[in-house]
Amino acid sequence: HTLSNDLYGACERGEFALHYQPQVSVSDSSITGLEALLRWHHPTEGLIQPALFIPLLEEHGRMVEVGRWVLRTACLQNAAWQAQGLPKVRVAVNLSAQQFYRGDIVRAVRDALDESGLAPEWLELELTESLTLDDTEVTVRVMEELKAMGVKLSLDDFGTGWSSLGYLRRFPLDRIKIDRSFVRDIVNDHSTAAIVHSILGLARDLNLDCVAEGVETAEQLEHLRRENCAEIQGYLFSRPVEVAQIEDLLRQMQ
Ligand code: G
Ligand code: G
Ligand code: MN
Ligand code: NA
Repeated sequence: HTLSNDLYGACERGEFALHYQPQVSVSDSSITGLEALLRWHHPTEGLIQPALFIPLLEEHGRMVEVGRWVLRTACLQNAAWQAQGLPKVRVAVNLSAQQFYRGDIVRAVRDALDESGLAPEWLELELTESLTLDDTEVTVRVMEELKAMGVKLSLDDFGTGWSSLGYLRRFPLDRIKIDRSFVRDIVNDHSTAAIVHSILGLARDLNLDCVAEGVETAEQLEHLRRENCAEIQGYLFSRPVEVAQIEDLLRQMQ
């Protein structure tokens, strides 16, 4: 009896849920986006974090199917919030390499948008740097198809890969997410502060939006504000939370 076995049918049994973590404007603290983060409510073990079960789903070739559920659910949820008259925000969905290269991702995104009625500009896809070790030509082509549909693309965990700058040169991105390992040391480490300063300048010159991830303290936020970083995400504003709490946060914005 293993976690792996329990994963079979977990999606069909309704054991998966999405939590959402706000991305927030530094200037006025309004919510600009919500990152959807997958959670598994295991019948006996309780809430299981994605770091534990996503690798298992990938190993068993199930992430494509679960990823489609994530896309559909996030789009339906965002469309429902908009229909309730809540302030409009982006919903950001993480994509794994399997979904991107083997999951007919263009079709999956189109289906999720069609089914939900969500306008494409309110969906953002987060690609991680490790995604793109594969064939760059295929990657660029798929990204361009997604862009042509009107969805936004962001590069997650920016700065941690081996060819971060190469990606900026080749890929049609809208946004980069500065990895939280940089934010963690930004206040105390000069080189880290210099790197973040440069990333923000680069993003400005390339017309890319920028979100700093993993902001946990007021000092980190103040530093980022001085550096003209427009958006942050992190425990300081909110942890990833359930739908009902997101609705409270969105209502407070009105
Ligand atoms: O809160 P956190 O533990 O949720 O997320 C851990 C990791 O799992 C992050 O790297 C995040 O990108 C990844 N992750 C969370 N939800 C999803 C998802 O729906 N799809 C994919 N591919 N990765 C996810
Ligand atoms: O890889 P990705 O950026 O998708 O991962 C999102 C992960 O980051 C989730 O596991 C989420 O819980 C975590 N996270 C979000 N905000 C913070 C934060 O302020 N501090 C830390 N340590 N982790 C965070
Ligand atoms: Mn992410
Ligand atoms: Na990240």
